[in-house]
Amino acid sequence: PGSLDEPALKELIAGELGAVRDRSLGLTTGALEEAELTAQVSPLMSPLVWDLAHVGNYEELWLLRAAAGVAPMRPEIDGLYDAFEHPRAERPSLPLLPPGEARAYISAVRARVLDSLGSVRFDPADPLTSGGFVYGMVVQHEHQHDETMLATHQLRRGAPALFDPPGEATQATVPGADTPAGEVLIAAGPFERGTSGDPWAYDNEGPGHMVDLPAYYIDVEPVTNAAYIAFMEAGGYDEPGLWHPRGWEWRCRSGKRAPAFWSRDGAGHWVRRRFGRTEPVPPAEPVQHVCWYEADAYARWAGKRLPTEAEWEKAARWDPAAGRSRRYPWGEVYEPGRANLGQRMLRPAETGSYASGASAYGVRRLLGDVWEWTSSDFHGYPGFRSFPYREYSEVFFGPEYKVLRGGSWATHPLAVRGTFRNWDYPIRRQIFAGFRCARTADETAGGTA
Ligand code: AVJ
Ligand code: FE
Repeated sequence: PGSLDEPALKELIAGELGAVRDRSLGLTTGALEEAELTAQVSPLMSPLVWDLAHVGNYEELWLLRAAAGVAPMRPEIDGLYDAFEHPRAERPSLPLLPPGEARAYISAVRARVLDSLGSVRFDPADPLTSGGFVYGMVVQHEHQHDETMLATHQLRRGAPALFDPPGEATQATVPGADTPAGEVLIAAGPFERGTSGDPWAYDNEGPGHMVDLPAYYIDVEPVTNAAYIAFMEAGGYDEPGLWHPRGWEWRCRSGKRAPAFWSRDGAGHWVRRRFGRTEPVPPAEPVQHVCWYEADAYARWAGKRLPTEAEWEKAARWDPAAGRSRRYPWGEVYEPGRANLGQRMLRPAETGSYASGASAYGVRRLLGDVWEWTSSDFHGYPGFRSFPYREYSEVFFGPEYKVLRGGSWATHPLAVRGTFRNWDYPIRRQIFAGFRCARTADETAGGTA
């Protein structure tokens, strides 16, 4: 969006608003019964009909009331869809708009947004509208909720309601793809973290600043199911010495011994439930649905550790030859063939895929496939200023949340970039998250690169 004039930007925005709405409606119609939209699939998740009306209410607050100065349409429902007023577990018992009314409400909001788009000036002196920022924020917000709705779909029981697109399944398969891809050395030195100029970046992505890191190794690819099974079979879940103290507590309290949605079939082979179907666990796919504590324990077992957030970002964005950071691992411009983003498949791709998405250092699949747990807590960068509201990120800063990077197969390309930061509790497994490992280079001077 950075290089477009205002009319072209507005055209792009109208198109993206339409595309994300098609996506949201696709996740709440089709094979799903209307009754399923109001059901509680898990106390961790909202009923799907809450997400649907919430994205419309958020759009009304930001694009109609704030940007266009339009009077509230349904002020009496604001409280129902305020994420801070009602935790997810409570939402099914609220007097939510039923599915038909929710759809009518969000499409009435949308019609007014499109009517007013031409007359809202993108004022370079107003950070809310400059570069279409608030429109970008609303498009990204709806895509974020679409990913959340996919997590709800994955948790739900009953007949499948989402289907793998034809053809994509074979594209994901690369011969020899379960061969471990090794690690690369990232030389000590500074890199530019975050961004100050990206027009649609969130407040927590900036300000951009230099960070100096010691040398480290980082895995070329995310950890695969095969590698994770090796950890399980080596007794990883029974060895307290491998776990963070609170991780061991989680392990004992929860009784978990495998990633979420995994079980053994009659022959003792690992299978997984994926969007209502049970299938063998594919060895060469990145492991997903592991929590931070499981990722942390695996890394210790492998003689490594999770990368810090800064290490992840340097490996993804820094171009040592040019002396600057990129927006995407491969360059400045998004290209669809370089990452498994945007719900093209309902799963991550196998090791060896998307080699053209490698970073300057040759690190692969940093964007897409699975969110990657980092070792870092979620904090503001030096000089952080909350904008346009504290509840997007600032209220989550602190030691409770771990940072995830890079987006998953379920993340839309407009809603992720090399600077994008996600966060969740270290016990969460319903998100589409995996990890890769790193290690400090000094510890193993002369080690294999
Ligand atoms: C950035 C993914 C953690 O889903 O809780 C959605 C995004 N913020 N509505 C979340 C968000 C407000 C947020 N995450
Ligand atoms: Fe939201």
